[in-house]
Amino acid sequence: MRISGTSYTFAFAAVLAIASALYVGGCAGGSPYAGAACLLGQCSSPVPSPSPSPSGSPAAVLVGLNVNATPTTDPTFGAELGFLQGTATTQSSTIHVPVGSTIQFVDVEPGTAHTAADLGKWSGKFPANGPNPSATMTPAGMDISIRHFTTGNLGPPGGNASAIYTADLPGMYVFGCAYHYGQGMRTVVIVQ
Ligand SMILES: [Cu+2]
Repeated sequence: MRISGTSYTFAFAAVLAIASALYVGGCAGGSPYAGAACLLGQCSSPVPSPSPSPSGSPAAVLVGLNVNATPTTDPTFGAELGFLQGTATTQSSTIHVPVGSTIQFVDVEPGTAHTAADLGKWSGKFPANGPNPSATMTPAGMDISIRHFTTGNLGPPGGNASAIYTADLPGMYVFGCAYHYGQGMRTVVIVQ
């Protein structure tokens, strides 16, 4: 009797250990109530929080476009040209955008047209081919993370400033100018 009783105790302990492992592995750091849901296969990602209120939103980000700007070599991305962090500089750079910002692209090179167009997420190098110059302009209020984002033509024959867009999805996005990609007009937009 003593032996079988010990076996029963061990078996019960093993069941507890397995249940405990499932709980921890399924939902580490979750609420006490999440464990049961995890065991039922209903463990889900947190629901995204709504956009911050206007009073707490990051400032609008302006990105200047000028193919004659000073080129730069980003330690991570390599040669970049023509995209400026702000409109009061002629220094090309990687573009940093706080999550939740609005962003607007401004052609700061009188007489020369540009576009700012998405070429997908950073894959370790800039793609061989630039943006499609015939791509349809992304409507105002959309997010720059959407696939095939483009400001459309900025500068002649139209206005210099793009519509205002949002930057709500963290990531690294490769941007280029459809007219000057061959000259190296490109950057990486980092939303974080
Ligand atoms: Cu251009």
